[in-house]
Amino acid sequence: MYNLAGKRVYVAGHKGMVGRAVVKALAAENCTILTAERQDADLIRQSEVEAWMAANKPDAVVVCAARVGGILANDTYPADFIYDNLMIEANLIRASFDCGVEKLLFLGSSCIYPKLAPQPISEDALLTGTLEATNEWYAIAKIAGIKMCQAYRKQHGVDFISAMPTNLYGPYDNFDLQSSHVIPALLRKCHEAKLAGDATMEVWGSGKVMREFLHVEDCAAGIVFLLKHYSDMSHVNLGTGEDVTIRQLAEAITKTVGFDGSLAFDASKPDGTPRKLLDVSKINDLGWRHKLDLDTGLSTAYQWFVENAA
Ligand code: GFB
Repeated sequence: MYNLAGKRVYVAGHKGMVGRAVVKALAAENCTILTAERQDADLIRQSEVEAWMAANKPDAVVVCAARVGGILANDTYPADFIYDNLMIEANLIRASFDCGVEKLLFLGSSCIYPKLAPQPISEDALLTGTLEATNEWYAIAKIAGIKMCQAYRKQHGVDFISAMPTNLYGPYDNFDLQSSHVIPALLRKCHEAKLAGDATMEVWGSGKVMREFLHVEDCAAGIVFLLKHYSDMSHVNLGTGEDVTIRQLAEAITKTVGFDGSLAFDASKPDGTPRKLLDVSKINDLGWRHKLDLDTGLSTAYQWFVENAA
């Protein structure tokens, strides 16, 4: 058990969707939350990270900072995805070690697993097969982050852990249609199709592939849970253990938004991995499970979009 009370906890990436939710979740923990603006510490620059960490001396660090995006962004900008993520995590993990950080949680992604991993995917499927081509650059960087935590743990005995969330969505998501993930993209497209009175809404790919979705507030609760209750070498999956086809997701979104047109699948766009359902028995056995089901999560995400981003 790691007691967060009275600790200085640095949330790296506090402007992102996950970082914001983690800051909100930590507010109930009686700790001091530290954040750094880009002008204070550009996380890609090692000397800036080292200087900021040495000056601010966090007790615990949550590595939410990352370059993230949906299937098209990953496929289009492989150099940015591998470089930025490797630099951010290497700088933060190394500087945390140098500054004597007591607890570090590194956040990865379910895309670290082989494209054709047995489903549901347990933690030990890591590095057992070939990665999905559209996001292997991001996946390689995230695997390196897990391995860095394990290496520092093994060589120096530090309490650095990793969590691998499934596909996330929620408030402060990215609604840009070229770079976003599927849920924000379809919420926006559906909303705009409804307002325009369109007969169809465009959905990328075949609609047959399956995805698991976790609301970012559940993800943040899981991160805080692991910070407090988990200390071991293996990374931990963070998900719901339930998935849907992209067609089912799109249909649920048309109901949430109130759009009564039909779906038009664009087969020229990539499907990505056929399925990536996480085995969440490890975190469930530790005593944590998600709270928000997909329908509830979609309606709160849609409400947020309408009020803040539409
Ligand atoms: O969310 P998404 O971009 O990421 O796409 P991945 C999931 C599925 O939804 C794919 C389909 O099969 C897409 O083709 N899809 C349908 C759409 N319509 C749309 C749309 O309008 N926009 C988008 N974006 N997708 C990412 C990885 O993979 O997942 C990252 O590339 C990361 O590295 C992230 O791991 C969680 O699940 O395919």
